[in-house]
Amino acid sequence: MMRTKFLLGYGLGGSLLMAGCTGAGKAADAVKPRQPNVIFIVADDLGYGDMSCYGAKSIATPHVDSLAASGLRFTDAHSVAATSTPSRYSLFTGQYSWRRSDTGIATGDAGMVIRPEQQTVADVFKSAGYTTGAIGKWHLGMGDKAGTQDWNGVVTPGPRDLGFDYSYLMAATGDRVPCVWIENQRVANYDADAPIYVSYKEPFAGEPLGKDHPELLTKLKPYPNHGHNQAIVNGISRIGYMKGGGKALWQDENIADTIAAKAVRFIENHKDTTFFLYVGTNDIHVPRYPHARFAGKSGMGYRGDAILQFDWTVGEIMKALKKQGIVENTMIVLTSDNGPVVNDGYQDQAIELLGDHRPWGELRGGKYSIFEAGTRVPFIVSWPAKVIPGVSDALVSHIDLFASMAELAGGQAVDTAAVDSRNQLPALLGEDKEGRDYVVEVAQTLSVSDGEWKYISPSNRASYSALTRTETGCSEEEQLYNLREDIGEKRNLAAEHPEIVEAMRELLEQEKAK
Ligand code: NG6
Ligand code: CA
Repeated sequence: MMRTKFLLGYGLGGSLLMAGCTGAGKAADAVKPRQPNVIFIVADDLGYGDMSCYGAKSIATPHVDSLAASGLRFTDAHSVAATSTPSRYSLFTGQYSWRRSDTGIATGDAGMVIRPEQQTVADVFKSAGYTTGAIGKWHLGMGDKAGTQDWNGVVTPGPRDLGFDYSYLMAATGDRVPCVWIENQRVANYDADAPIYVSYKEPFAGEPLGKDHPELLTKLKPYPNHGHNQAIVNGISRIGYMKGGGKALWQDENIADTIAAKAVRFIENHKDTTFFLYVGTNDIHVPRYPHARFAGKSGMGYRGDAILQFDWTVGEIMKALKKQGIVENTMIVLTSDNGPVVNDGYQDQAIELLGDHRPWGELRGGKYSIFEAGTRVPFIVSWPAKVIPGVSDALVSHIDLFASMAELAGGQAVDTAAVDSRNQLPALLGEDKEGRDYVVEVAQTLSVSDGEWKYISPSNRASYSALTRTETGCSEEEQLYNLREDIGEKRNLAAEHPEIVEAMRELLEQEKAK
């Protein structure tokens, strides 16, 4: 029934979806229309200016460029938050993470941030008959409560409770323990001789820490005074304490290969069904330690090499789709969870070797910032059977993927009153050039923008973070920028346009009150 509503409502029928239908009602049951496979590729900390299709001159990303050339490249797309956990929370659930106080950057032993009873984008695909998978970076917690997981058994609740049939994930980030892959909620390659214990409170007796043993840090050292000085795994010290793991521990240089191989396997296994696959890459988050075959290839050190590795991952996924003959009817949404940061806490020479590369393009700020570079992200939608290639300036946000995918898949109805997500499928497919009326974002404070005007709520937090060299965008004054004339957010026009300030402040208040 929902499928019929979808077909009628969105004009996506045509030969592709209506093939074989002989009449209303029973036809939908007789021959299942073929909806597209959908793959979300979510990069980590990849900036608006980090790829050649977004204007980078000193680095080439041919695989992403070719994806962009085969689809729609968006210039005004936004994540909801400027860090991973709140950004991904919103992308998966269609709910603003800032409505909850417990959606900040999750530890590796955090309980599952999305509660099992919440609907996710995977649930909506599953209800439409899709096979669903999640591979790579998760960073949304697993298990019930912080610190209560059994890493030597089944970690529950987990992605299975959020609509994912298959999962192969790192619990948090590359720089947080536990440094193991978790496949279908059990540690992959589990080593019974090295049981795993994790704590974010107390170190384990006899386990050396990065802060005390710099001589054991053979791969990357933490930036002075910048965290990452606890458990040592593979010669890199991390956030959090860990004991055990043995042969289950990941090797940092193989993380991208593992993610690509698992994604390719998933595609091969499900080529004859309709699938939804989330691929969260570890690139280009710290610790950046790409495979040796990328070493020195970018001329920008590990950060640039990790961008090349990300691009390679996209190429591997495309190759697999082509090999299986399913590229035409596969929709790919490629984006980043938040904006770029150059020094995020390891001595990887990212600053020294940056040269004239501008990860943030012309935007101000970066990861952690409410300025544009924090949340305006690369966003490409490719679906050869449906989407006409081009560039779209429509205002779009990750918040709308949930409701838009529900429309696309035609599964269970989305209760729009319960979520912030709205159906923006026409914008994602290039049929609507405008997109949302406005986007709301969070990074220590809130902002709202209609694509032209951007208002930033006053905040008494620090305006600059010296460790990451980030302009946070926080100010005790109200800020108003005209993004059409001043994309770099240099001129605060709040005093000149009190009426716009008032209207946008009011809009934000209304959003908060919902
Ligand atoms: C910060 C980490 C940073 C990164 C970030 C999360 C320190 C000093 N900094 O706390 O390295 O891990 O958290 O990044 O520990 S995110 O993209 O996953 O949100
Ligand atoms: Ca991130």
